[in-house]
Amino acid sequence: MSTPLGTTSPHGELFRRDPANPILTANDWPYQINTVFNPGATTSHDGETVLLCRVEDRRGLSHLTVARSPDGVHGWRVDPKPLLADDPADHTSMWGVEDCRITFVPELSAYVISYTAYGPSGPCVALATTEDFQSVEKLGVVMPPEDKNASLLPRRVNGEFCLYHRPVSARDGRADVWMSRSEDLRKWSSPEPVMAAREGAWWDAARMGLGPAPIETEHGWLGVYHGVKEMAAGPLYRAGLVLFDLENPAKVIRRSPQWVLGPATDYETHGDVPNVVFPTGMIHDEETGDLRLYYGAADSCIAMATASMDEVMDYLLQYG
Ligand code: BMA
Repeated sequence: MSTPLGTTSPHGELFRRDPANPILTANDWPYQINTVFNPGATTSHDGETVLLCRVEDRRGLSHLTVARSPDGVHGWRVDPKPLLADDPADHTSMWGVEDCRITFVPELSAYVISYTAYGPSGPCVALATTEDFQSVEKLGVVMPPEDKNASLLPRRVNGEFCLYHRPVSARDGRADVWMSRSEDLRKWSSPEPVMAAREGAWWDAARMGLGPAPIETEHGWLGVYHGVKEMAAGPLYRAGLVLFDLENPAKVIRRSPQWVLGPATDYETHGDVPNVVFPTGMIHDEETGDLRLYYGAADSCIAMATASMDEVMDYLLQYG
């Protein structure tokens, strides 16, 4: 049942937190770190869940390390060293790499990792590919600073790859979602606007960014995004839903008025950055019909919430 609160019952939530949350913390790491959060997520060829986790070390710099689990919740095996790390010799990533999204691209038989490279000029968007999460091929920086929150669709649309990203306007600081297109993942078209932060009191008025790579459905590309509201106590990060047109993914056809997941539990409201739910990974389990949403909580740990794909689509299709 859908209600004006966007829930399946008057008090139920569309996304249900896993009882094992937080599913990964610094205590699970095989080496000394500060925090682990904002993971990209995908399924490996042998059916395991792979998270590429943002790990902040005890210098304050971030790198990306692989964690694998048979069921996406328990039994994590964390690699002993990063897959992608800061590069002191590279101006664009000398302060680390952050917040990746993962897209499996069947045409390439490879996973594309879109991530934030951080250096003195600001955050910028970089791409890399991998076939096995053991080695990567870097494609380099594709969007200059300041730009982040990049997420790639898994197939070409009208002959081109489509990359969502979030530049920040030098004029007025606006932080909205744009799209660039490419035939080869290296040369990109000039960006076109996709969706803007709302205004005034809205939950997503301050800034926003697309989360995991959108999933193709018969009704459109299903995406999850983070929206930020500036509160007296600091920024408040929540997650909402969006549906993009199948043939023109730069066009929004549905957008949830409400957030569908916001900080509520202790691990979301307390940590290095309190009151942050930051979704970066999403897996559609076609056997159960569930979506598993992986997110960073309070910039300190990784959590997961599950929703029924049917309920999510019923909810979203109500809104024009
Ligand atoms: C954003 C990003 C995220 C982070 C969030 C909350 O700007 O840097 O990595 O989770 O802020 O601190």
